[in-house]
Amino acid sequence: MPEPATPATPVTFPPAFLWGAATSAYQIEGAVREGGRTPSIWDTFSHTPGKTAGGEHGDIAVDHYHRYRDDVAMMAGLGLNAYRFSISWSRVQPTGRGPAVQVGLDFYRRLVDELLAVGIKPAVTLYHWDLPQELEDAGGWPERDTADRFAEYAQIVGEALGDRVEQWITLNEPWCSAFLGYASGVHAPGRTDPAASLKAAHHLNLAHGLATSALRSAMPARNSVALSLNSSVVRPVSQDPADLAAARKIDDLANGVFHGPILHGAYPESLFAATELITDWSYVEDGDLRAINQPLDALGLNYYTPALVSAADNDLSGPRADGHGASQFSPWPGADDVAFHQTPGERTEMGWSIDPTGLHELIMRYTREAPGLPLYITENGAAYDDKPDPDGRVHDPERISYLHGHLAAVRRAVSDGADVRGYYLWSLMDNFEWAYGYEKRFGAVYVDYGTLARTPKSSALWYGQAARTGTLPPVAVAE
Ligand code: IFM
Repeated sequence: MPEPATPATPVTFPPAFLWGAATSAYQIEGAVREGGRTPSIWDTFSHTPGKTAGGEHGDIAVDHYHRYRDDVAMMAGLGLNAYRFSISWSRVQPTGRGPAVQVGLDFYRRLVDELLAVGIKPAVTLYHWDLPQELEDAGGWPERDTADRFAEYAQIVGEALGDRVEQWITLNEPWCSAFLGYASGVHAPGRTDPAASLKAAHHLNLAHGLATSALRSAMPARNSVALSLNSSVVRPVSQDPADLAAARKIDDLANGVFHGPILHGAYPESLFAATELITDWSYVEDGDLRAINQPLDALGLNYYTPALVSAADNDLSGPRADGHGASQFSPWPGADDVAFHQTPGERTEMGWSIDPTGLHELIMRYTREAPGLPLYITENGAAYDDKPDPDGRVHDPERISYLHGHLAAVRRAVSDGADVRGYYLWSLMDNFEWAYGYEKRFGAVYVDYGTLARTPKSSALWYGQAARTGTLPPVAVAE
């Protein structure tokens, strides 16, 4: 349920709190053939008929590659003090191996300099799902060599930007890369092979560990290295042991598969048991877990909605309701005995239920599981069917209410002892929402896809006021 938004009780954040917005390269940059860039798996996938809504792709996206100066000025005008973006691997190392392309790195150097000049703190994500196609052709994430290639790429980017970027994120949402990319196939590269998806998950973990070491060797020690997980808040429909076991299984497949090795140096035994008919995990080699379990400086949490599950024999009637797109193949290997349910209450345009209590729960979980590790909410936001009024303004009160509820939940977690240091709204502006094409608008800034003109929605003005004052404005302030 949304947290009550009462103007009478101001919600104020610590002075050093980062108020950011987030984007990713393929979703906003466009310019896919400029500066020596070659195709990533998302170029290939989105140009394959039937893979994205309306056959849409990121060839132009919102043309941030050419408009980045205006976009940075827009963020500064709103009052944001942080910006999280990702690097296109294919721009920097087009084939995924070998020497760096300076033109590609120069784009990010200019972007970072522009941000720093207006007092916006950059946070770089090295991998937000856009693997160079040549690496997929060589086997992709199920192949061990991809992890080594990623470490090499991390070293290159760390050396190029480490002097001016303090905050680093290795991977964004490796769950999506592994399970939507290789199991359900609704994301690039579109494979539907459960065994390959678990192998991909392990090699993504290894890539994170090796890249963390590479970044540390390439950059000043003051820099912070983290990763962003879309850890699920998994709730059972009842306390029945079968439903509890279902929730436990999904928790292992959503969370334990990553935070087990990364934070604790081991995969959960229950994950091995759940997946024993699919894989024997023999690709986990001696030394891998040590390489993966690197000390981190922070952890990024991406949160949108909780998952409600039961043992499958409670309800096999409806379609899978896990909110991860339409596919006859499950993104949950070994969990055919689990059913996903629609959670009650209001929903966003993605069909995702709105529940800020899940964000509070997630933050408190990681506060307990990783004591002492600073947390950042590296993504949170909502898609709505925004349209300009006749006066050209875009009013999105639902998004303001969503942001208010979730930011209030973050503040409540801080009061409860969590060390949350910043929040990055997803997303700065409307952009390419992967398999959904451009039909889902997550932006605080509206983009007219005909002209590519940007118009801050009322939520952007509301959020900017929060950023400038450190206090959440009442929900009606920007209307
Ligand atoms: O747009 C995506 C983003 O790329 C990763 N996290 C979820 C967002 C909304 O679906």
